Amino acid sequence: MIINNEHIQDSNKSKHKEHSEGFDYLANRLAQKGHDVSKIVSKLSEFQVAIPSWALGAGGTRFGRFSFYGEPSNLEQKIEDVGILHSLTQTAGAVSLHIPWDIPSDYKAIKEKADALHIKFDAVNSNTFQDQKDAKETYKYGSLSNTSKAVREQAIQHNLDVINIGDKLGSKALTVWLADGSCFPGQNNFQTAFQNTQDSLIDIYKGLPDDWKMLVEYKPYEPNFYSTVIQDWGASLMLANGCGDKAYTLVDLGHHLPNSNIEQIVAILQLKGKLGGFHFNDSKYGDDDLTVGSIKPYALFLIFNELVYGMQNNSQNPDLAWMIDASHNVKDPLEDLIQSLEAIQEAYAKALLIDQDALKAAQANNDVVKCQEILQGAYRTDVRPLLEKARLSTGGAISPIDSYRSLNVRGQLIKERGKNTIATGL
Ligand code: PSV
Ligand code: MN
Repeated sequence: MIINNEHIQDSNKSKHKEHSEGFDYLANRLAQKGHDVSKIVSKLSEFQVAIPSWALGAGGTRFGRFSFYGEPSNLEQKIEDVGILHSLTQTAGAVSLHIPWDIPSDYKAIKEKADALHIKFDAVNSNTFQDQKDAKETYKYGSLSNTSKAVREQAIQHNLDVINIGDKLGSKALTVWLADGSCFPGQNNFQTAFQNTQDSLIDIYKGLPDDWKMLVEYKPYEPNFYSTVIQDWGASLMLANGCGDKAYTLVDLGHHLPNSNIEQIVAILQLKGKLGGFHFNDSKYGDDDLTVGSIKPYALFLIFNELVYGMQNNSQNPDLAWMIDASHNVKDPLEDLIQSLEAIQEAYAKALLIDQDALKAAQANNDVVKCQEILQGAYRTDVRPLLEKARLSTGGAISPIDSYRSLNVRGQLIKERGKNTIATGL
């Protein structure tokens, strides 16, 4: 299903009046406070987040999976789904592929399809956490860190293949997330595993095109439950530094132990020019992969405060690869992604309202109360009319969820694809 401009205009009709009233009121209030509202709106329109191909179908847990029907079962259909999200929200202008789940059979056709829907190819993800059919070596005991040279070589070659596939599509980054680690004390030699990983990453790095980045993702536990080789941002940063200037740390919000101060991690990485990518999701306990902003919206806002500060002050840090990394068990995946995109934009808009000069002055005076007032003043502002305006000005829906439902998108997808469909991926 392709959503065209006419569909969106139709679904917007009943909402214009309420939107205009809300926007005019907010814009006036913000202008009185000295904000440049049209600049904020255009920043929101520019902000694009990649959709991971594996989030377009229902996820599941190790206890089971419940389908949503009409799921995309090939790469063409996945790109169509991202096109639907982008038409409605105007903020999902990229897709992040996972290899081997998404190897194109016809590169030209895939590129044409993505172009027509204004979708770019963002970072490509390698997969050495599962054994592939007919693979010679097994990753049961790790991949890039494995004690066996043959296994490490297979995993290195896979990453080089992924770069090659991404290159043909126009991607500019490789994301490496390793499941490598151990389940029991004594199973691994920590130093050997880390050194093997470093050496393997250097071999992959050598195959990186000049204008590419390598993004090294960390995670404290799961699927291994005693140790993970790249457990935290420190390990990731050491490995990235060991590879070179084109290697960066990637922060996934769900990959932290409870109560970690993620905003501080983000700030320091930007200061060092080493924050390369960012995966959005939300969680209550671990890597829960829940809808962005559904559990800890204030934490997300505080992270965006640091990201905005970094984007404005840290020219040593490159533009980030933004991606949603979520999984959906009880919601329609596309509705879940729309909610995530909206939560990201909301946190970004609120962070843009923070008066950075006033905050700096209050910090210099150690006026702790004032600092909190400034942050929470921005956080408490209902910025949704700004998001509506940003979408409207680029041809999107005033309310993407309402439009998605009134256009009966899921119903159409089921009609086209049937009920018995399973999206490849996690
Ligand atoms: C595993 O936790 C994970 O969510 C990583 O973040 C990767 O980005 C993703 O799966 C797919 O490989
Ligand atoms: Mn991730």
